[in-house]
Amino acid sequence: GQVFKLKDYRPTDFVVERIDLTFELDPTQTRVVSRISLQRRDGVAADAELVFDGDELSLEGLQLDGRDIDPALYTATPDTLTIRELPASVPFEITVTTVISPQTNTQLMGLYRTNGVYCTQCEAQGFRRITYFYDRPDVLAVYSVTIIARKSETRYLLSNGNLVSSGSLDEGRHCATWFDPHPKPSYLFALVGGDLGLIEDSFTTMSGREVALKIYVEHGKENRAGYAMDALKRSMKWDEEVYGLEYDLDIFQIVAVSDFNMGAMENKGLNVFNDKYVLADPETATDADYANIEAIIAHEYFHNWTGNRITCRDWFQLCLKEGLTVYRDHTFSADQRSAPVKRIAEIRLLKAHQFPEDAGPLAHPVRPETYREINNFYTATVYEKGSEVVRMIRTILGAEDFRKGMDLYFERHDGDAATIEDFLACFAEASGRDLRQFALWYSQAGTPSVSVSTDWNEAGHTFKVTLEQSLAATPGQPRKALMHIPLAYGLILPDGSEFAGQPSGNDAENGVFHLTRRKQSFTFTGVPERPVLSINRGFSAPVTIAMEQSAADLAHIARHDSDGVARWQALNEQATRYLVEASKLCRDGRNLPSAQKLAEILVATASDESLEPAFRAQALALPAESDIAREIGSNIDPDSIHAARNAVLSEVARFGADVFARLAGAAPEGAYSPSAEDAGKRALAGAALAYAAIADGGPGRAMAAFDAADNMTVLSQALQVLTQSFPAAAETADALTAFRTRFSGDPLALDKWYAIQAMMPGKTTWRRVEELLDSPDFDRSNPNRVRSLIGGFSAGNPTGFNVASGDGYRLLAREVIDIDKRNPQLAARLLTAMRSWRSLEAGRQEQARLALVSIREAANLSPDVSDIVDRMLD
Ligand code: DPP
Ligand code: ZN
Repeated sequence: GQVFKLKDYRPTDFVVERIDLTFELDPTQTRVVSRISLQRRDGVAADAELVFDGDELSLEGLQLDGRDIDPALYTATPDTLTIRELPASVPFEITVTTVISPQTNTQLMGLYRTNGVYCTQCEAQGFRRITYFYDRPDVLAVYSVTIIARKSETRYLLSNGNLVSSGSLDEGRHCATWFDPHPKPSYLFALVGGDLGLIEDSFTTMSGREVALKIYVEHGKENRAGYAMDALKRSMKWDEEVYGLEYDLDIFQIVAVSDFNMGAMENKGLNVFNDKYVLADPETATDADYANIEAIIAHEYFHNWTGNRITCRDWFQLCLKEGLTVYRDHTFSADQRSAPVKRIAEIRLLKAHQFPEDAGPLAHPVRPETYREINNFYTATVYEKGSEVVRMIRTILGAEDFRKGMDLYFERHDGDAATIEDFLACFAEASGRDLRQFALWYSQAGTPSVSVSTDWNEAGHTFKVTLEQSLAATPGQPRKALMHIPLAYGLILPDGSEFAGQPSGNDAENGVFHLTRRKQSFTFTGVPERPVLSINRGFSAPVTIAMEQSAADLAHIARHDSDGVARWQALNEQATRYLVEASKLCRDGRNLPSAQKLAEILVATASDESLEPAFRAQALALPAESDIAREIGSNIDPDSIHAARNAVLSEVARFGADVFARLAGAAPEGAYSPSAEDAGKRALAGAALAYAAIADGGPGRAMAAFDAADNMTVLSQALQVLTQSFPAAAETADALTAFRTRFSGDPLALDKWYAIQAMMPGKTTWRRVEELLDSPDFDRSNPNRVRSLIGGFSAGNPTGFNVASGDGYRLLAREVIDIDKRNPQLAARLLTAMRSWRSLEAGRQEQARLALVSIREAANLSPDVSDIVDRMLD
């Protein structure tokens, strides 16, 4: 396939001013008429051709200023339309007519149908599946959209912007015209036509304008959209308060659909959502679902400024909108909930998804410089690491200059298709700082490592910290330049207080070491007693730290650090170290050392009433098997990791049996509320239940919790304890059956049933997954269902998926090849579960390689899947 390169960027030869679209909706014969006003760009040759993008299109009509164009003057293929001999100096209008079939569009890109609803997904390159156009983000046009459809199947006809007119037509049809005054790229176009339920509210902006808020859902699910509406209003308010950003249309609409490749899409004024991130009630949604809804509603809303008003010049700049918007939704959630607990969850997620990506064959810079298939770059690196980079800018500049930089960005680039250079220039200018070295975070892939050593001079009362950075080679980047790494730190004295003095030199400020050279030292003088160094506090930089720090020092941080995140980091570090060591011993068939010390500190934290319950729950959650594997890094045997982790779980469970039994029975008072506070209490009770059940050695307690549960959070926690710890028990089978029966009519709840089983540990889980694939309600065309079962198994079940026989890999390969025929984007995403295959032990590595080769050799692979499989095998 073709390789696209950042350095090849050049603007279009023609400038688009307006586009008027008319859709006559029909399941298999939707007619799209697109009238585009254009003008040759100054300085472009008079004989330059107009070249539009297409994808699986066929041209039905083509006019220039209303007259048919001579077929000798254009060439149309399914993926391009080239027109020659166009006016050299005057504006002109091109009318393009295409006919498309939403009903048979299984890629879910462009215009498609889901449960009878017409909807669109145009990011990144879906618009070219609707009509021929300059389908690229730097072409900004004002859109006017008219939709005509049969009333009976499309009660609502929606598009971007404000409704201009609507009315009835003959033959039971109706129509609506929408106008969006804000110039936008084609990827932000949206259209929806369907018979949907509606909930409405309104928001008054800071300047006193009234905005109508509408959320459209499947009929009968209106009462599940209330939390999303509330989150939307809080997001609108937050963006006004924190960034001074106001909404800019009279109406903001959200449509929830059940078949969607992404989480949601920020189309101007008309967000389309995966219904999983809109619909929630206590019976079917967990606390985590509520938190995700809040975060994603906010994320898409925040895109209105960071993404829509200021968009990306090209797709290499994807992180310009995504990294920044993730950063914004993170800080929003931190403000709405507990900031340290939110940060801990972010760190866990980054390490679980982004670190492995950065360490394997799919590693790429936050701003990639080449791609074959842009759909494959909606990654943890672009999103999560992209957000960390913005966070580091804030750490380096401080809150005030960061806000100045953001203000400048909005002031200078509103209405632009911008680049990372534009973005960074605003912060450099607002703060007077040189960010050129920092900019390497956008261009160098891989997770930097910082080794840390300390030197305490008892007689001189000096404490010296030495930092040294390194960055391993990644695909296409054999050599790396030195980075600017901001590391927040604290020196904690024996009495738990913090040493306030500054180190020598000017490479540290406000509690942050600026590591910019290969090796740097920082010396603190006048330190009364030997301090303990707390480094990379709050995970100020997305790096790995290598430091010989004693268990006693880690325990000291865990007890005394003024930063809650740092306390958790120290606990987690202790647990990780132990688990890595235990896994290696287990692998060699040796006995495990006592986990008593770890158990003591975990149980003490769990029962410390001065800490918030959500934090205590995070402390109790041991590093996942995948975390341990990542730390081990190579020659991985998932079974020994599983065994070692289980042994530790048992020891902790036995040691804290009484505490866990007490905590497992605690529940928030009163009716269910998704508030962070109550969610934290349930999280603690759930974590304690898992340990208590292990200490019991039988499923009784978990089964009782399952039977007594009056909300999905507690119900699914109990079911997970049963399936994880007692997979073979009759009670577990009964609970699964009961769950299935109860939620058979509820796809989102049923997805949980599939996912929970996919994640059951064991050598035979692949057989269970195979059986589930044959269930009557296993709908291969529904991305949520596919991700629950196949994604749950391949990305969430280390022992089951990596079964030594290779059956897990073969199952995934078969499914990827099959799904690829209908939905390449989904297939490619599922396949990334194998990105760390080279770090497995030799036997599994060979099985994985064979499975990957079988994919590579399959007929008619999509560019999406071949790009991933080629990079993984290279
Ligand atoms: N819908 C995706 C997101 O919001 C892509 N823009 O991140
Ligand atoms: Zn986004």
